[in-house]
Amino acid sequence: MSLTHRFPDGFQWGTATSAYQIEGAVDADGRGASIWDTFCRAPGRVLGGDTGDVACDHYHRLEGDLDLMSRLGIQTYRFSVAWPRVIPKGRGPVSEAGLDFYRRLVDGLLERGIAPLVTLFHWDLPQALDDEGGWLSRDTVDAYVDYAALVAEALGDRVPSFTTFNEPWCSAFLGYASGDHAPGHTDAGEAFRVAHHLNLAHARAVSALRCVLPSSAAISLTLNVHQVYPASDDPADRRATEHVDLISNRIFLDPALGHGYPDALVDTTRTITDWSFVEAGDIGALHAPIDGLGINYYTSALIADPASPAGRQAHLAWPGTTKAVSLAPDGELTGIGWRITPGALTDLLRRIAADAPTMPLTIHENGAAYDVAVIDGLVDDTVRIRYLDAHLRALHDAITAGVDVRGYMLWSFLDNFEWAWGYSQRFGIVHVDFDTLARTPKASADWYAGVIAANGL
Ligand code: GCO
Repeated sequence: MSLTHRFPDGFQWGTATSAYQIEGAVDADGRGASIWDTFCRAPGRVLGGDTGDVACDHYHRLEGDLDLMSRLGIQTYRFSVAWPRVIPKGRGPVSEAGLDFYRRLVDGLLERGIAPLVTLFHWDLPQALDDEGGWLSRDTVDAYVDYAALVAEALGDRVPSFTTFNEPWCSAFLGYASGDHAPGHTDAGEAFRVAHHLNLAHARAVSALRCVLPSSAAISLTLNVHQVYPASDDPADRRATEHVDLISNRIFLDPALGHGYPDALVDTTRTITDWSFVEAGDIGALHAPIDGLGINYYTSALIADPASPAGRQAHLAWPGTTKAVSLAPDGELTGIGWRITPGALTDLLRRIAADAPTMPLTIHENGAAYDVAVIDGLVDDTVRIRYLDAHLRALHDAITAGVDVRGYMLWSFLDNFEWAWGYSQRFGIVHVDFDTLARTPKASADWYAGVIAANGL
């Protein structure tokens, strides 16, 4: 078979999940509650009143799930550790039974020749910490650093790569500004304070991890850098786009790359926050060199000033600001209603490489939600294959242009709990029947196995 798109030798093909979205077993072995357990119970927060109580029951179906992954030829598996499973109250007593689950998971992966990639925080903050202020409190930063070191001590001899935070933008801006995610606050000023605390927690954890992990360990941060374009040539729309880039992207990228917060970010947020939560010494403390960036990419957005001609069309609020909106998605959309714009992935990777020319990048998430039924034991999700194929071509374009991309983690291995959307959105290459919990690999799973085996398209 001849390939039109060959990926570099050693390119890592993988798949990604997160703890709360698949594990279930929320009361097993002394697990504490997380802010998502609480959020799911608040009326009207999650579509259909769905919760992660059972999810895919991965906690009890670990071996079967790993066998399935192995049959697909998965080379790297990105999963997250649930903080409340290993430290039920967020700080203090450790649950060995909780840690054992992740030890078994890591051992099971290694036995099958799959490399583990551990996400330390994928949004499931222990509820006990939220009761004391959650990410608004600097004490949570200390608790996170201790938790990160504990996990590294338990797993670090067998896990080659750790990523500190998954999409801190979502924790800060969906959790505290738009209120779409737990803990569901709606105060833009809070979102900026939280963003700063997440940045501090990331940097301090990197230093703590370096003390515990072997020198060969790769430590990264996972960002959903938003690929945003002005909705028109109107200077007001261009300014709105820069504003969004500052408050959504550079607020995380710049400190992680060692540049602190740009002056333009402080200027453009003057009416929202005075940044008084930045204490003496913090800016220096934000700089902790990392070994790579994880990039999550699904879609792109067209940004406008709310008062411009473009901004007066149908639009969505942009979390954390009233100075910019995104145009309502149009054109070809995935099942969740996101625009399909593979070329924007190439643009995004080139932009990041221009900002950080020596930083290795890995796609930590990319995929699409489509609801395709099981018919006679088969799920013909050709629509998903089309999405994935187009995005892998776009990724290949970036690599050809010189961007150093080391791997691709497809979101997601299993259909799972899609946060505020509950179980209504299916991102998996493996179908899960949420009544029987039966797993059925979709056509996209076979297709992906072929891509992996060929190292290309
Ligand atoms: C994300 C999340 C995933 C989502 C996926 C689809 O990091 O945004 O990691 O948990 O399920 O992005 O929305």
